[in-house]
Amino acid sequence: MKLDRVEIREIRLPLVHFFETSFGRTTERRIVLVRAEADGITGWGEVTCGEEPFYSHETPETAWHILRDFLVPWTLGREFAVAADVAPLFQRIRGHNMAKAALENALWLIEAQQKGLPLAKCIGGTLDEINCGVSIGIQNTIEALLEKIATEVAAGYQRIKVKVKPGWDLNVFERIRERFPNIVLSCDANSAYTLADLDHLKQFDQFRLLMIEQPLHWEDIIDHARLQREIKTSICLDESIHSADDARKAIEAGACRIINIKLGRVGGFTSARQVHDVCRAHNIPVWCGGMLESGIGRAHNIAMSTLPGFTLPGDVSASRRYWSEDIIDPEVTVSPQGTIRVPQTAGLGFTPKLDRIEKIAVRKEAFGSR
Ligand code: OSB
Ligand code: MG
Repeated sequence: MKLDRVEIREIRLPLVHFFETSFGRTTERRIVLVRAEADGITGWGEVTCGEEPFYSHETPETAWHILRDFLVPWTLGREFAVAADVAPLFQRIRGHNMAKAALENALWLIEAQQKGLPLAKCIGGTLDEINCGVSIGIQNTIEALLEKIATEVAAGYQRIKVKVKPGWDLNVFERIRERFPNIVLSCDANSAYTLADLDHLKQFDQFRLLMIEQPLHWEDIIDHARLQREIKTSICLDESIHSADDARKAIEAGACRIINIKLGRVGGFTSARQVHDVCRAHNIPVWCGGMLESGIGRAHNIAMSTLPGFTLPGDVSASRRYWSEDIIDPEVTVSPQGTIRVPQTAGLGFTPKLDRIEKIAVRKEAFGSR
């Protein structure tokens, strides 16, 4: 494929309900989209960073800069046999994985269409249905959280994950287990604790949690290994894992028993497959994390979740939980059994709504020929 043209746009998408984590509350997403053209075929990618550098160092502004000044100039006008060939080129840039993933994943979509394959098949996926959970943010009251859980359980979701932080944890689990003794329940701390909280974290064990996600520092592996030796609940790493090498080290150190893979955080499909393979070789189950993606990133997540090691329900859920109107047609829907059927048509299996995207775009830059 010869990359002839790249367009980057930033869109604004208000969430139907605010999303709050231990690092802050989001009400409206700013999403950078990449549209790439090669040999007359179009592929889309999404930068999955947050608005502020709180989950990771990346923001829409840094992604725009890295794409415009490095990734696009390095690839435009060049011929690549397959999408994975850009990954070694991009490795020269340290970090900025979400910017890299947006362009690389757009090229994977072009490759899938050239091969006449659904994106999931193109990346080596084997499942034709994926299992879905939900991630529920911190609410204004525990009652409001319990109502949200009731709604999602009734909708069929297979696993409920709640965001926690000091002051919104044991008290919340107690009320959840009182009302929903048997649901599959996880929690995500987004680095809200330290080893000084060890005795407190030990008390999480009584609530039969499937896992606790990233309790400690966002770059840490060593302290998580220490914590995992001290608690019964399985630790799942999110923020600390950016590559297959990170995954290998975390597993060798005993820092976690589960890993969450986010396409953006690890830098795109090529790296995601490598993380998946390392975990599979060590019998570490993986699942697909979410970053409040628009339909484009969501469709990529569906494809990734079809790799055989994705044995736990992910955070990939229905479009309507986030948006009054998504930017793809059809929107992502979830069955009453809490599953998403994987598209079987070539490419993404969802059509980006260019008119709507143009309407909500606040800036756009194009590179290369028309
Ligand atoms: O840690 O998984 C996380 C959203 C923003 C930043 C970090 C995280 C999340 C989620 C949302 O949990 C998952 C979703 O997209 O629904
Ligand atoms: Mg997380």
